[in-house]
Amino acid sequence: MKYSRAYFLEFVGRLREIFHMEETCEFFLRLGLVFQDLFEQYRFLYGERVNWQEHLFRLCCLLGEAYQGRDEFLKGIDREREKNPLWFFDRNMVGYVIYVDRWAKDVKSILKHRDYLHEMGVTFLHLMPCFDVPEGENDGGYAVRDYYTLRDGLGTCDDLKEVAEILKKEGIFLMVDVVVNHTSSDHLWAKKAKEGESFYEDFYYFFPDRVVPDEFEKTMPEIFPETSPGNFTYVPEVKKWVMTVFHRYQWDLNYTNPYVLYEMVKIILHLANGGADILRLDAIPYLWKRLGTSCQNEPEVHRLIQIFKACVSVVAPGVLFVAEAIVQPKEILKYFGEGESVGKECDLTYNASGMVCLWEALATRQVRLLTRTTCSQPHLPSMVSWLNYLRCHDDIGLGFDDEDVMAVGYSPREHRRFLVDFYLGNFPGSWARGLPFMSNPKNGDVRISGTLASLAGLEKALESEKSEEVEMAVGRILLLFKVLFSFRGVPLVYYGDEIGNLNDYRFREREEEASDSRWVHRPWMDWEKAKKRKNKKTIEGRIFQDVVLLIHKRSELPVLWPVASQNILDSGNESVFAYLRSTETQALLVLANFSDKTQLVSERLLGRIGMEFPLRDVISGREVVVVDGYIVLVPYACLWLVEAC
Ligand code: OTU
Repeated sequence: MKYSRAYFLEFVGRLREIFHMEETCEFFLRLGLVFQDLFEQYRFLYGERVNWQEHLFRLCCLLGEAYQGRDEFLKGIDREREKNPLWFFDRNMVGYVIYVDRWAKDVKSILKHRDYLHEMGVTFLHLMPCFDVPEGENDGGYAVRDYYTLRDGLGTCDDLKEVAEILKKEGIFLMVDVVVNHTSSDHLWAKKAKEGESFYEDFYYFFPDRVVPDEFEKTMPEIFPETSPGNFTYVPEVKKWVMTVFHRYQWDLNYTNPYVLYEMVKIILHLANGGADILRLDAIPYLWKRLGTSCQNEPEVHRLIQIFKACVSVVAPGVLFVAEAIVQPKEILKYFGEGESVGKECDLTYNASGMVCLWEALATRQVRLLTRTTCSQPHLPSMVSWLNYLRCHDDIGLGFDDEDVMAVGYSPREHRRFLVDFYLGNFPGSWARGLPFMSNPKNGDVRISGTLASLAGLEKALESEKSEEVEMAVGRILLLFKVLFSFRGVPLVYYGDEIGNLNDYRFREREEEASDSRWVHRPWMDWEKAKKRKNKKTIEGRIFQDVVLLIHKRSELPVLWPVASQNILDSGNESVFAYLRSTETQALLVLANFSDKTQLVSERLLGRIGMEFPLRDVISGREVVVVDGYIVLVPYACLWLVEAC
């Protein structure tokens, strides 16, 4: 069966009978733009099923329903964004991540604290998953029981929609999670599967015995080896094994079944119609499993994302996708779409390699790996962008590219060992206070939990009561923020980091959290502490006010927005990370000293990039100090330099 225009027109005819829409309406125009792609993807993924075209038709019906159900306010926004597809990237966007309950109490109470968001200059808000989950362990919301209901105590989907509309009108967009890879073992589909309904058994990967699971285990890594070793869980109700890559209570969805895809598209469109501007596709690399592989980043995953994207572009073209793909640097890139598919997958992806290299540079006081890793990131087209971040709700996994690590002169194994020791505070001279996450004795892997401030040394410094150490810790925190807000991409701040929140060890006393050290950096927002942000003499005030200043400066300087280009430079000093941001009319040089010693950068660097003295640091407003032909950078200084005249 080959694709033809006549085939499309036949579909349009059938859909018109159901939805009574003109052939020339925007729905069909948009569908026409993506239909051939949808057709090809469906044929590729499901072509072996005799009725695959009926599945495709069902999908199109779903699009029709969702389009008709989308309200006029959101449709108006879609139309504006269609006219300006760069709406998100050609300006200053700053994200902020919260747990609704821990930050505000419930969805409606977000509004009570929105002045705080405006004060910071936040323009989009990531709500950690707020959908219905079972009591007790639920992986911080990532084991969803019902995607159409909010979690107990958070309010209703209508509340969420109302809040989204109010925030949007005030210039704050909403990002929500779509947990695409798995559901809770308490989800209705899982329950029906447990009751033996074969239709729902097909929603997951069930195996009658250990034969196939054992084959899979040979090549699949373990994500949560401490709490959920292996990738399969025995289900006594049906006496079978089900695939559970994450926790035993998170069942992996089976996308070889087109009914699963249909249901997930329905959920995605429901969230889009509920007012979300950005959808974060959780654990996206895991969507397709193949024997003999790690079951990550399989080519079919990209086809599935393209289907999701095509569907959204018909119903809600204003909605963006973020890939949560914390994988090897060269794999991460593919989530933007490759070659002809750029723009047909995710608009943003987490810059996990950039993030982990920043921490690596702080510990080693050297920028070799950071420079190499960020240099090898290609120049992205302007319609996609990195989502840059320092910390998030998850652990830090040392997912470097081994080749890069070796190229800069380290042994990957020993270097990881060093970094883990360093951030767990076990290395002599370490300032950090991290906790181990998911140590895996089989391969020596350990990941790291902890807040930005505790990992950067503030916790230890405050305990030592030595003011020089506190200064150094604050210096590190501000250095990281200065890089975050000047590096090409969209910056994302994790709640509490803006006021220097320390680790909160009380999770150890809560049964459902105790075995997961990530809870150490998922605080209950302390609004009394947050009040100290107004006082520049407090640490909260110093960090918060500088963050605000940086966001403010960034918004005044289009050269720092995502569309402006970036070149990573060799500063000639192994502790100084350097990059040039530029547009046709402006250039801004960033020099970041990752060491606790004063560092010098030769003025010859300026000649190479065509910049001239005098230079002014836009953060402090002061002219840069030059001594004997060298720019002077005090410990942890980060300068944003522009030509002064
Ligand atoms: C994501 O993280 C979420 O961010 C986590 O909070 C969830 O626990 C998890 O999914 C399951 O829903 O392995 O250690 O490549 O690295 O999806 C965190 C992506 C994780 C994975 C990522 C996952």
